[in-house]
Amino acid sequence: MHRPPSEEPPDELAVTPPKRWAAGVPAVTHALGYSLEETSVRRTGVTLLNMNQVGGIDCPGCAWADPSPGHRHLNEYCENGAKHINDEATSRRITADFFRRHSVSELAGRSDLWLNQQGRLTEPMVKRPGSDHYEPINWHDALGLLSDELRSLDSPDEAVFYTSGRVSNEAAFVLQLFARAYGTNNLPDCSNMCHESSGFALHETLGTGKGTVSLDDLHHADLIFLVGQNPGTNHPRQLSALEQAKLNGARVIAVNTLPEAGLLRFKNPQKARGVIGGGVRIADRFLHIRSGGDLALFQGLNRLLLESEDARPGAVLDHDFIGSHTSGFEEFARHARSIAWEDVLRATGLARADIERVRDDVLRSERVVVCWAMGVTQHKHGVPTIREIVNFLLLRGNLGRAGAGACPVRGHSNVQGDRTMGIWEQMPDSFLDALRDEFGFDPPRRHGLDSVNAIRAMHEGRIKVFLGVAGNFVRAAPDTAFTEEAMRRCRLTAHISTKLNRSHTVCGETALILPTLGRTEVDVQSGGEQFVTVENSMSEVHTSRGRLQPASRLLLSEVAILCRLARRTLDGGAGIPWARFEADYGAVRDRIANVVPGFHDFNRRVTRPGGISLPNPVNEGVFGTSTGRALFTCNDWEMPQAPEGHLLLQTLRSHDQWNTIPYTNNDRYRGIHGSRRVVLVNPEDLTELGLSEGQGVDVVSVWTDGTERRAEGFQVVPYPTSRGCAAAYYPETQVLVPLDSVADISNQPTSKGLVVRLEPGNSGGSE
Ligand SMILES: Nc1nc2c(c(=O)[nH]1)N[C@H]1C(S)=C(S)[C@@H](COP(=O)(O)OP(=O)(O)OC[C@H]3O[C@@H](n4cnc5c(=O)[nH]c(N)nc54)[C@H](O)[C@@H]3O)O[C@H]1N2
Ligand SMILES: Nc1nc2c(c(=O)[nH]1)N[C@H]1C(S)=C(S)[C@@H](COP(=O)(O)OP(=O)(O)OC[C@H]3O[C@@H](n4cnc5c(=O)[nH]c(N)nc54)[C@H](O)[C@@H]3O)O[C@H]1N2
Ligand code: SF4
Ligand SMILES: [Mo]
Repeated sequence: MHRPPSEEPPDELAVTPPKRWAAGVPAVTHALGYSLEETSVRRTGVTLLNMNQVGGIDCPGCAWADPSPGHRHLNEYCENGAKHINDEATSRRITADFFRRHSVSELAGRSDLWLNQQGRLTEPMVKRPGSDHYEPINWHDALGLLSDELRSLDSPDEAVFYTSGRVSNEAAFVLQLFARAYGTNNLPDCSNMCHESSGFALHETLGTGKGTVSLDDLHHADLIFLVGQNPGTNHPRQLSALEQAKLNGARVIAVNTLPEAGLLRFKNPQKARGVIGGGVRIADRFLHIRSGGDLALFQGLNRLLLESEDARPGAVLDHDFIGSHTSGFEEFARHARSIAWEDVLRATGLARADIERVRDDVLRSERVVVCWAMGVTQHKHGVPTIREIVNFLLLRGNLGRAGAGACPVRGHSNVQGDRTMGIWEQMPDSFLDALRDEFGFDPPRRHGLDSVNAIRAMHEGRIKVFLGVAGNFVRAAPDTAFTEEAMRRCRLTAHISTKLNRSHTVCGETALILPTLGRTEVDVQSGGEQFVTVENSMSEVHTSRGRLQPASRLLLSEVAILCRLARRTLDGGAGIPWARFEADYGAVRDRIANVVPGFHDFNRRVTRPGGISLPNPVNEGVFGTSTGRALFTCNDWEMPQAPEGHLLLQTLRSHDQWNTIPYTNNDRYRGIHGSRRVVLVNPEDLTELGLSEGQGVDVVSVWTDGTERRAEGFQVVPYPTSRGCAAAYYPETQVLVPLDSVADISNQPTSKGLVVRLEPGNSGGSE
């Protein structure tokens, strides 16, 4: 139970009607207002003007791609990108004095918002066993403490190394190299909780875990699906790409449980049309689907396409493509024809005519792209849903050609790159062989722990040391009480971080805060000024070069911290030139070039304007599956059901937060102001449940083993969600997600589709 301390202002909820459009002038003024509050005017100007420019700072927000170099605006960023960059560039500082004034247990009771607002971490700190305060420690001793602990473990598998997707390619490569030279594949990452379902489904069916489209494909598609994503908030510049596609004649179909503002209309702040006009309509069709109904939708659609082919043989399916590039079609077709319409309609909450109209759109289209995000991946049946989306694309050959394909829209700015660099607990042997050949040691082959399994192992006492490189593991992970206990059972927890968060306050017997440079900051090593590289959602790799003076002279870069740790921990550094890597990140890139496919001549190619486009085998007609062909699959599903008196809850982001970190208590587009402890419910469901607007409720989740979890003190907000489906913000609702509630196959926590009931209670409570 965490009650906000009295100095934190109480929540005061005000609700206004949801917005019908996104990202016009108010969006821009809003971001600047936020910047000026957080940082000095000069720091804001320097960061924003360099953001997403060739040779500048890569936006630390989402992984959306930049336009090609000749097509960038002076202000090539969105409102939320400006917030994210300024959250890092803040002029507020946390010093040793702060930790003298605030004990660890006091900080553990503070809100996520308050912790983040305290500013940048400036010096290494340690919490010693039995103490309730962090105290300063020098870098030498801090890394010595960590390496001594690592060296004392009975097995390297008693340590885990967590990564969040803001980490650069260079730091990620160094981290996984260190972990494997040390002897473990325990490399859980935020991707385990994000697009893991996409990775598994795409690997199995297409032989690649990545999306297949470029920005150019999106611009030239004639039909685009946006499934389970909220681009106006989470990938705002995707709206510019959609605007471009619409001007080129594309139609857009949005599939969502909520009528999100960014799906409806876009006023482009970079164009006069956006400033003075009504903007561009984004979705031509909005499918107000029930939570978890997407698999049924695509299966129904696939069945309709097969039936259209029966009526007009040869006119609907791409037989050449199916015959030469796929396998499993016959079985898939038999299965798809056998599904029952009443099941599809119940699961989706749509009318058959709605799905038939989508079929007609599809039949009129030559080039189709399907985009998706957390509304798809974070469900129990996320993997089969994505497989069914692949079936849909395969039927009309919408893969491997211009203007068409699969577009999993990634979250963190370098989450895709981290995976490319080997941050995965299950890297294939081909990667491990390449590491062995390059560095002369045999990496462990046994798969490591993902995020969910790491928590279990920590809870069981099998993990002694946790090192987090960026992120906020305690808040990103499900089942707050269980996860916090798991962290507390570690002997040592350490975090390489830019800002204070809950994971620093819920810690092991000994805890370390290792403060690091952010992406906005100049990074000078003995080999001179350094840059790093990142890979966006469309497999383009480019540089990011910081411009600001570091928040403190005591900060070390992530690469420097990891290289020093490796030198201290591994006997003779395992023969790996860590000091050289620290001095010159180009030396790391030379090794990446030798190990990771597609990175040849990395140092030279990456500094060219626009960087490197990694090869995508699917677009060369090559499918790296076991059969060498794309795979049609048969996907059975259980309909997500909420028993009488219950709802299906999704946990989602507001417009004013970065993942586990709220910036304010507002969610402007949805019309929620002053409080995040709200649950959005369809007005008809409210009537049925006998609840009224503004009523105080506890949200109680019900798990299959009979256990219940409770988040106290929420207020009910009537909202046009689909029937039976509620929404509330993450991470406050993290407490409701059982650790065992994971997606089939991918083991990704189910942050959407939780069965809950609302119990009248008090408002203004806590977890
Ligand atoms: N400003 C900002 N930007 C971000 C982030 C942030 O926190 N703040 N986070 C970044 C990260 S790491 C990620 S992964 C992405 C996340 O980007 P999103 O996936 O857009 O994130 P969510 O807020 O989880 O929103 C899920 C969307 O899916 C819809 N949805 C929920 N359930 C269903 C369903 O069953 N079916 C369908 N069709 N729709 C459903 C919800 O209504 C919502 O619109 O954003 C990235 N960008
Ligand atoms: N219930 C629920 N749970 C979810 C989700 C959900 O929708 N619902 N979404 C999931 C998803 S998609 C994701 S990606 C995860 C996110 O999980 P994480 O990636 O672990 O969480 P973030 O909130 O992005 O981490 C923020 C922290 O990162 C640190 N940081 C920021 N920039 C830097 C940097 O440059 N270097 C270093 N070293 N540290 C930095 C700061 O200290 C900051 O406090 O959460 C997942 N959990
Ligand atoms: S769309 Fe994403 S990457 Fe682009 S400026 Fe906005 S937050 Fe940054
Ligand atoms: Mo994510």
